[in-house]
Amino acid sequence: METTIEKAAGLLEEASALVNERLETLLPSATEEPTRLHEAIRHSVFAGGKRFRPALMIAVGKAFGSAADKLLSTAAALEMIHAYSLIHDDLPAMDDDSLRRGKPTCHVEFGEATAILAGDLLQTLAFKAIAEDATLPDAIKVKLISELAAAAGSPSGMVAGQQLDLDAEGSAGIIEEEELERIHLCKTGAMIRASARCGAIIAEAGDEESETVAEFASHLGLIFQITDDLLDVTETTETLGKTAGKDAEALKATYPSVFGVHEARNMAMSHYWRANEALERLSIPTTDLLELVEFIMMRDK
Ligand code: GRG
Repeated sequence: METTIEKAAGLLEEASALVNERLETLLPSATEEPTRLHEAIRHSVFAGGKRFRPALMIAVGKAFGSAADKLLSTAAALEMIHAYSLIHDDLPAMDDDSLRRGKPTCHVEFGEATAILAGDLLQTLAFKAIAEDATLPDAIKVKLISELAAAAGSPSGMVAGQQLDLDAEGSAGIIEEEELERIHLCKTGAMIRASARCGAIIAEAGDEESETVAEFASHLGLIFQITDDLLDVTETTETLGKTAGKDAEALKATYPSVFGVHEARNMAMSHYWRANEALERLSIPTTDLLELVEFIMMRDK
């Protein structure tokens, strides 16, 4: 019998196939000028990411009754914003990493200036993908664009979280749980929450159910970050496909550095139960969402 983790892996694979096909049509071809820029975005977008955010968005959208084809351009847009954030996060001025998904990072392969432009381009292409989606009414597209802009930006989105994280560097051991949670709800959580909300927006879910699914996704976002921090401590560079042990080196305020590995695991477990409790309040089928949260709890990369 298939385990929950195998079922979740199946969901991710299915979402990857659909979203990769859509990305292929939405991204400029690598032979189109300026070829170096287009090669750079494709290098990063097709480097083998898990496609977790698109998979979550598709699972939520389908659970609320949306047809799959209405979900795909927005799912691709989420992955473009995610890929841009990783390209910029790997830059020398940020995390300064040379390895991502087992491959050289964008700036190592194409140079720093092109990597900055590749991130910028992915961001504009993401909003264009939603604006030009012929399967969605304009009112839904405006809601999606607004949701994504808030989640990727500031004061409560990813860019804000990245700045707060930079400001907290060197504070391992002295930061409060509330502040750490605030950083990660912005940096990692906002895009995960937006993935769930975009699925609900496209399916035109009611306000209360949308809010509950967003609450579920906020816990999922924190589990995602806590497990990411734990993997940085417990796994090797080879398994992760990115440099392990970097957080400790930079004296970053992470869950294990502030609370220890054991307590960080307990915190992930507490968010797991709260995510489950939110799912129990929903009237939609939640099997796929349960499988995704278990996958994130158990992941090794
Ligand atoms: C530079 C604007 C800007 C933002 C950067 C997301 C982010 C903000 C930085 C990434 C740093 C990091 C490792 C955060 C932990 C959580 C995270 C986003 C991990 C990578 O996401 P996965 O595991 O990656 O979904 P794949 O490779 O599967 O796509």
